[in-house]
Amino acid sequence: GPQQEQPLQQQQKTNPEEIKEKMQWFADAKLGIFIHWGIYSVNGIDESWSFHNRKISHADYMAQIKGFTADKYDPQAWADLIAASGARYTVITTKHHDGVALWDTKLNDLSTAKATPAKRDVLTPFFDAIRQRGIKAGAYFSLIDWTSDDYPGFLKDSSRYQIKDDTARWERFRKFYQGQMAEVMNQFNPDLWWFDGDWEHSADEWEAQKVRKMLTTHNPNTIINGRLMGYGDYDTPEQNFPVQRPSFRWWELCMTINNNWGWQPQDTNWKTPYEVITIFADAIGNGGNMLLDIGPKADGTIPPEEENVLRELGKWNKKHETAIFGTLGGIPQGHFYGPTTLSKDSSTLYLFLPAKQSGEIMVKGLDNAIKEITVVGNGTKLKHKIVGKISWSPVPGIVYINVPETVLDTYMTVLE
Ligand code: FHN
Repeated sequence: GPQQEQPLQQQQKTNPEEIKEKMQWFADAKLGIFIHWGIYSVNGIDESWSFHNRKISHADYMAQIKGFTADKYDPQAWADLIAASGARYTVITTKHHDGVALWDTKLNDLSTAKATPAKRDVLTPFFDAIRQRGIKAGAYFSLIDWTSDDYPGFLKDSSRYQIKDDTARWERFRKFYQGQMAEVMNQFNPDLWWFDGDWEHSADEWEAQKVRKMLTTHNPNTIINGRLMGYGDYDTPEQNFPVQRPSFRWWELCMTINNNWGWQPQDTNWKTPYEVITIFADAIGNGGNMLLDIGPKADGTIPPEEENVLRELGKWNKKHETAIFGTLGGIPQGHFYGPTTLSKDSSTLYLFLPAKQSGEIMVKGLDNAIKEITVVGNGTKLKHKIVGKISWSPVPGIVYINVPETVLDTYMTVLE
């Protein structure tokens, strides 16, 4: 009906309850692990952009296909690591802007199955391993395909630079990309679609509305990220944390552990577990999720620095589980010098202490009387002092919590 034909923003207004129900697991999940894996991890160069920006020729870029061995690839171990991080979902590149499919596409020969020494669909065992662990599985899918002869605008070598865009070419490309999308849909039935590259064409050119309908007809519960020209379900800020809580209802910060999405040996600018944890706390305190990226090598091994961050994050998540998963974004900034979250019924407030803060910690402007204050994950009860309380009011004034050094976590201490 005409209602379904309206852009998503409209649909959300007309059917908010249904959308909310569909989005619930995502809102509760908080942490996802992003995986950028492809032929770019052979030489460790920028995924797709290296040839797009002419740092390397398209031919040299594609030659990496002969080095994608996946010979140490252990999807069960990947899934174990993702589970250990505490992530409730994962998103893997099924195809980046370079056009190389990681499943056995029937629509061309440009896949890990047909063109690489790995000689197989590397996605199926991963989706299976992830789902065996009760983790949601998402598909990153680049709308852009800078290798397809029919993809207009960018042309991969100078001889083709002369080819004019025409509607027949675009029509062929649209059929091709939607055909590949249908393959991914039918083979993996993703819990979440993570589109990328929508900026190169309009919603009409992509047929974004038709795509959304196709995916949600196949699986009404599938979630679509915001990069489908207005037809997605949630917003996807990238790398730099937005200072203010985004106005969009659901959102997810996607972020790398060093400075790159795919594996790049020269990039040793690793974030520490502490940095990742504080950024994560900031995201959930502002009502969002974090999608933390790893870039495995072409042989399928995961850099130890990334593994370490995931494991440390996982230990911290486990200890502070109740303060993180299934919570709501916290009280407005300014009441407390750090991120906060709230239990769903808003009866419990969680305070995330930055760095190694101890001593008299202030929180102000609370609506409800305090029952007790404990340290999450170790149960120690803490003393507090209320300052400037109005005698007839149940509302605490300014509260000072006494946090002894002995209760401090290695990373962020959480109080409830
Ligand atoms: O161009 C890509 C980039 O390579 C990477 O995949 C990131 C992940 O969010 N997205 C694109 C840029 O927005």
